[in-house]
Amino acid sequence: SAAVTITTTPFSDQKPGTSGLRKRVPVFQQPHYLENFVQAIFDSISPPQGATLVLGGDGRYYNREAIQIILKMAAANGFGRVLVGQGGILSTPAASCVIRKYATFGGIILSASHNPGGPDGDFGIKYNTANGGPAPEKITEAIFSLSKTIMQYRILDVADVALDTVGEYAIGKMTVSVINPVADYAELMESLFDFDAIRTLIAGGFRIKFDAMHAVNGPYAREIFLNRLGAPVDSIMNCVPLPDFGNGHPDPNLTYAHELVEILYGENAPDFGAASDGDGDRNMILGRHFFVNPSDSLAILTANAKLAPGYREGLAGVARSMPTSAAVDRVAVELGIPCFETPTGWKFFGNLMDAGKVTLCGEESFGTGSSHIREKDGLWAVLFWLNVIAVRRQSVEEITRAHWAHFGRNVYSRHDFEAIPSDAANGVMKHLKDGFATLPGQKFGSYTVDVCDDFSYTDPVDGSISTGQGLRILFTDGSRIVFRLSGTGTEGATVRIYLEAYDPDVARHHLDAQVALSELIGIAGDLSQLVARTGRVQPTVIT
Ligand code: VG1
Ligand code: CO
Repeated sequence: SAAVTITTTPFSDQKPGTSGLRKRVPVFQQPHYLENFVQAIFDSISPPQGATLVLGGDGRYYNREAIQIILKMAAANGFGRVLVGQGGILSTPAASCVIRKYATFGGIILSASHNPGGPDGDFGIKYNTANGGPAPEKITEAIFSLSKTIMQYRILDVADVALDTVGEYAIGKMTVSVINPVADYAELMESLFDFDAIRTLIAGGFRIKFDAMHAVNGPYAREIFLNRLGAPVDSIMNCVPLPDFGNGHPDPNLTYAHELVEILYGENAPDFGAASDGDGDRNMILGRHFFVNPSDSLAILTANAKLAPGYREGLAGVARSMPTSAAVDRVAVELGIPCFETPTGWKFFGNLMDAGKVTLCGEESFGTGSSHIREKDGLWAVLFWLNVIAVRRQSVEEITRAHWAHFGRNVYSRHDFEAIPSDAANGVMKHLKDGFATLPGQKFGSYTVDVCDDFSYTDPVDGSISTGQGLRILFTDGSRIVFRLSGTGTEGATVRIYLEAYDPDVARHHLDAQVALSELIGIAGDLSQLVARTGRVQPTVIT
């Protein structure tokens, strides 16, 4: 065959972060950079001859070039078939769905998620295992370690594959199946939610607005909302995926999704708004003039799960990442189901779902999902909300306030300080940790420190241990402040401060989270010396 072995030298910086390897596009464009990492993946998973791989990405700049390289390398490494989304497109949840549905060996997803794209933007790559979920740390560590010693990779010297037409193509001995990227996913959604009820809701005049932020979910939204749910064409916006996301930042939060936010907070606002990120796995939920915090969203979906056909039998359990608020914990107690607390990143939920211990899980970072796949799922969360609204016939705000009235409100906010010099960010973390020995028992205004720690997690299924997952300051009344450094950024360091206080009193539930948390925000600033050490007074993003 035309397989060739290319001699290469290792790069020292191919360590996967919270969700795969993410770097600036020019880094990936260096000769051998992508190839080295892909070969390190293949060497660490040693696929059996003839195995099937799933391949797709969020359509960002360099997606097509990378797909062609990976196809030729898969063929040279003994794969028998690759299922690739038409045009090289697969949202992260759709890739997870396809890996599972066709019982493939695994998949490679090309995305830097919510990071900007384009020639000077970010690119990313990650490996998902046969369960459809991100590779666990054991595998990502093996990939990193192989990447540091790699000396050669294998690739086929053949012409590019026609990615734009659905069909079967031969490259070497391997078959490339170019598949419709939307169909399997849309069918899965229809099996979980009551599309008839949602169609009736929309036909009755309930107005929705979904913003794909020029990213991968555009075609998925068009198929699901317009074709299958009969929503009018102005229900979707920015639904043509662009390699540079229209020069935007495809991150569905109050800062970067401002176009949608202005519509939902404007005059004549629709009843419901939602957005998703670059690779389609995040969601932001808005009501008319109302924002749903993602931690609350997880709790509300958990409390209302039985209203959706896919969850009518109830939930085995729930899980949330450590920085996510404990709102869902309260629902779990009432439902009498277990609630697990994991480190940040979806890869930690996989074992719990595979073992049948949890059905729903979520993160404060606009990530919600369930065991229907092994990734968080943006459109799934939107459809879940629409299903709940279609049954309850209440607004987003009414549903949220009723939830708080019943369970109390875990007032919550995250402050991100992006692009801080790494030394300064590490200094903040070290300073905090150094103070931990003497903090317990100390009183700050109305708060008294109970315990402080650096969160570590023992996986209840396989016993693996993950340390250094975030600095926690827990107060005696259940409030807390958490500090973490981001593992997905590509420029300097990002410090995240997570703030949470519990308030059972309905009379205070109307308060803006920033107001309700102002005392804790002040304490976080004092304890971390953030302003003095970084020169930053205001967060880059407040959620
Ligand atoms: C962030 C979020 C985390 C999420 C991760 C991947 O990680 O905080 O909750 O799982 O992004 O999401 P970090 O390390 O920057 O805090 V995505 O949509 O990039 O796949
Ligand atoms: Co994402």
